[in-house]
Amino acid sequence: MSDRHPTLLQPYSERAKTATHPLSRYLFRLMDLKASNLCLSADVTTARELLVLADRVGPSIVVLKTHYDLISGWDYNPQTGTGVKLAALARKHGFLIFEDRKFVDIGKTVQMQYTAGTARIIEWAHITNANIDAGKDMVRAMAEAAANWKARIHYEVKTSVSVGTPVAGQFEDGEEQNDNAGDDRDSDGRKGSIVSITTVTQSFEPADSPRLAKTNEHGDELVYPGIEEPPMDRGLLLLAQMSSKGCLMTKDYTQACVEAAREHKDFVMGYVAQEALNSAPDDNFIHMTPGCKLPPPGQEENGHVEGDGLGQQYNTPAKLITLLGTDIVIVGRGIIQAADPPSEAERYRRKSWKAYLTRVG
Ligand code: BMP
Repeated sequence: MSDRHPTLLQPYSERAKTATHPLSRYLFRLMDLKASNLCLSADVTTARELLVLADRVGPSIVVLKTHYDLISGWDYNPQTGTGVKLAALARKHGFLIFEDRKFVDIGKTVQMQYTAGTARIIEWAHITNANIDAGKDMVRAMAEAAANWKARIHYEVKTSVSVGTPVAGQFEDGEEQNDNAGDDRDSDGRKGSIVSITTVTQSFEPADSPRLAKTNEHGDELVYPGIEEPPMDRGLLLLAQMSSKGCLMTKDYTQACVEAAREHKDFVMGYVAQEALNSAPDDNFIHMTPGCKLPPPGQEENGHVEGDGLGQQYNTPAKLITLLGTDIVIVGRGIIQAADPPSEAERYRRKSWKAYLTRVG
């Protein structure tokens, strides 16, 4: 870490003014507004638990991190699915969604994984991350995909469907439209009653709202007070260092992440790292750090915290934020496995914010 880099002493509200990425500017303002530099790693196993947890812990956090592929029952519907519901909770409580997908592949493949496929991550996750072992071109590929997506979604597709007689409800229960057992057929073998005309009309209209899909569910329209909705820009974090024991990421790899971030400031918001990596005079990247846990309440606040026995290593918010200079701590089991996750999240928020105030003096 470069000890005296100016960003270590600057309040988030100041860094909001100079960050290049629109989403970083927004996130710094949100942190200042909510007095929070806490990210919840929502590693639960069902979509229902995920949504309940996001709703309960949302007031304490500025980022909610997902691993969509460990959630069973994830609903992929782009209009009403889990991503859309999560986005509604993000608006209501004021947090950004970070899908911890750790993309790593050739550029063309990551473009498709990011924007298409089952999960269509780009549509509901403001932020995602990449391991750049495959080379820096991958970052350019993802940046291009994000720019194309943003240009496209400025035009919302209005689809109207008009269907001739009969409508689906006119079929008897259990009756298939391609029923071949009936006796009232015409000479083509079709049932006389199901001849229909379907007209699909699509038009592209400028979208005036910075959101993609809205569910019709109660509460979907609530928006966190004090700040506008986030910009439609998507952001990338580079996985520059990991918290796990024996991690093979070398200093050269981390340095390559720093170079890639500087080359793609319009898309790269910063890093997932174990320490601050800003070193050039105008670096103002944001750092998020997993492997964070507090000793249980009542124990020495800055004491040693054991790992999880599977390679995960933990540091306290005070060490990560005040000493090592990270901006946002990422906490999973420390909050999720507590008896009362919302109050434990508040405890983490308070300690992490205090560590930041100590750092900036
Ligand atoms: P926990 O606080 O329960 O140990 O969870 C940490 C979370 O952060 C997990 O979702 C893990 O995948 C992620 N993570 C990590 O622990 N270390 C890293 O270096 C990078 C991560 O994304």
